[in-house]
Amino acid sequence: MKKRNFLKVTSIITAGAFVSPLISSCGDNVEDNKDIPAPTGTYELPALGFEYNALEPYIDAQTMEIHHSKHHAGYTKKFNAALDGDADFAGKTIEEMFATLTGAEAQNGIRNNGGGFYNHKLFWSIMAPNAGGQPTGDAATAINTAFGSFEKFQEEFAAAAKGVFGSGWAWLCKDTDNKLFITSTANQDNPLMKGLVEQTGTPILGLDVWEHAYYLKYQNLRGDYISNFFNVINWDAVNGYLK
Ligand code: MN3
Repeated sequence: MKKRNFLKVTSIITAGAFVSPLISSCGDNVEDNKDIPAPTGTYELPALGFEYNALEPYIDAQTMEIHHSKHHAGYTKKFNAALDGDADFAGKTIEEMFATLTGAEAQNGIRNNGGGFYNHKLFWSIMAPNAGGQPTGDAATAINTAFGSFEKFQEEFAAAAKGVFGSGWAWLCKDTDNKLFITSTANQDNPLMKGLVEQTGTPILGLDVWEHAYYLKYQNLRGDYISNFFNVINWDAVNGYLK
């Protein structure tokens, strides 16, 4: 056995024994994933509803594969690891967990990795091949009511996505009256995290603007990635979240 393979096997064997306290809770270092035990929690990496290459040319296959099978898988594993033995969150739904986050450092595993788990799950679901274009159904009406027109919504949403400094997300949310608004959050936060974000609401559409979401294809051109996102929005799914 080559030394490299031997080390790999050894680390897999020892990884099952304990969770290293040194593991970053930030969750984006996919290299860390090999040191995390197999998940014992209830959260599973959701399957994509399409092939990795299905969103081309707007989002490339390699980005989709790494994003889903490495990044999202990493958040999912670390979320389950963070939940293991954390009595504060036992029996809570993920929405209830987010609603009770206070920003305490001890909650960072839930905040960053639970956020990463939830945000990406939503993200995959609101994209589809042969989609995009004008919104349909209730989403079309709600967007026109809130923003005046689809074009105005696009402008405002793109500005929010471009305006995220560093890593984060742009969101289209509904408030408690089902009225729509646009907001953005840093890192893996989302508008369900009442104690942590400026504007609270339920996300019905989200765009990941972490560099891992677009850099292979778009490099520094975040704006092009954002305008192309409108070609893959699955309005049927967005309508489902509006109900
Ligand atoms: Mn991401």
